[in-house]
Amino acid sequence: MRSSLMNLATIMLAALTTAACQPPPASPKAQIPAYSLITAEANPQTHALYSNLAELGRTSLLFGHQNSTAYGVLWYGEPGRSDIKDITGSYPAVMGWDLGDLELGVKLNLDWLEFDFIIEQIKETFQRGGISTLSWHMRHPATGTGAWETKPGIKELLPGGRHHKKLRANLDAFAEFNAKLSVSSADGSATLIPVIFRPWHEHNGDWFWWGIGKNLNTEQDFVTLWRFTVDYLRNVKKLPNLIFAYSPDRSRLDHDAMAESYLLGYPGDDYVDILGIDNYWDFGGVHNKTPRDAQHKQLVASLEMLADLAETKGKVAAVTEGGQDTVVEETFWTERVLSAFSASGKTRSIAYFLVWRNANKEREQHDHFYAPYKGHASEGDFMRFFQSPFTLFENDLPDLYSRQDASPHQPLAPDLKASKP
Ligand code: BMA
Repeated sequence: MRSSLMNLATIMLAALTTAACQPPPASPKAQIPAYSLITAEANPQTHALYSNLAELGRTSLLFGHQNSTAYGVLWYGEPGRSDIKDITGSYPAVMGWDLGDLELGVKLNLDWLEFDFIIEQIKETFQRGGISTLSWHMRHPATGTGAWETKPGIKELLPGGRHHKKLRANLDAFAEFNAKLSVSSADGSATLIPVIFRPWHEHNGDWFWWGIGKNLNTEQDFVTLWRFTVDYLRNVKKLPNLIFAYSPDRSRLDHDAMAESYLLGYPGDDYVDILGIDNYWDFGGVHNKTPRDAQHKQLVASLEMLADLAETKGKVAAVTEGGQDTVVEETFWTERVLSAFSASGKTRSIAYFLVWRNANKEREQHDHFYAPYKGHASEGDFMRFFQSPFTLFENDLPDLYSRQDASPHQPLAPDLKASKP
């Protein structure tokens, strides 16, 4: 007995000594993968935005809205106005715009917004400290019909294909547009404003001509198109301000193999900065017949899958597009959105959620909106969503365009949130 006690004491002492010699256990911070852009030559503001977004997004949810300052359900073309700002006093943290029809060389995009107006908005957003993201519903290169064309279009666009010149011309048009996103700094030097560029979205669906599918394009052709796009903009045009987002559609993921199906067409870690997903499906999508509770569980599962993948790859995760058309549920914002994005440590690590546009009812003659507007039934619930310390709007943002890497690093989010009304 005595000797076994001695042995135990010796073992404990040895264990303590060994522990004392070990480095301290890794802090959660040390386990965070280093976030670096696929464009090493990106400008400092773009590098800063990416790493700040990665850090901020790990513990909070930035709210985004498409076309927010262009029009709302009940107004059109009023400078400075936004349905989100009407309700909360703040612009969304992320502002989305679409480049559809840029490839025609015309003045207006597919939703009748002047490209010059979009450029102005991106500049103003940057100057206020917000984030801008661009998608592109590009027309079919051969038929000239819109993006919603199910005749496959990729093969002819690839190097060696009949319309390859057209692809280059379209990307040149993008580079010209991008060159106008220039602002002067205090020292007089010009800076290109960082943007999250989200080309070829929802490629796992069968509604765009760039989709992957039996009667559409092959996975390999899609990967080649994506890589060509990135290589051309990054290496040939040398654009220093792009953060590339990949965004398959949630409705086409296989429940039993979510991550695998998410990666259909994934061009590789060297070609993607943000792992995005477009999700209308789990938010009460009209064709989704799954009961609400089960839908909610699937929403959480899809967010966790995305968070896991992003963590493994050292990338930022985001719901790049989505919402509920005409927001029919009064408590949509807290019960569908907030509860899902704050369900677990994983879901909380999704950086942003961008809801689609609020079409102007009079101009477009139908109800098509994803954010509330003043007077809408979900306005009160949206205020609760806004007031949650977990959500960030433009007014809540720290300086995202300078490196925040003072050491020891204080998490940005909790302090910010304390200032919420
Ligand atoms: C779709 C709809 C269309 C619009 C397109 C591009 O989801 O909102 O009305 O033209 O996005 O913004």
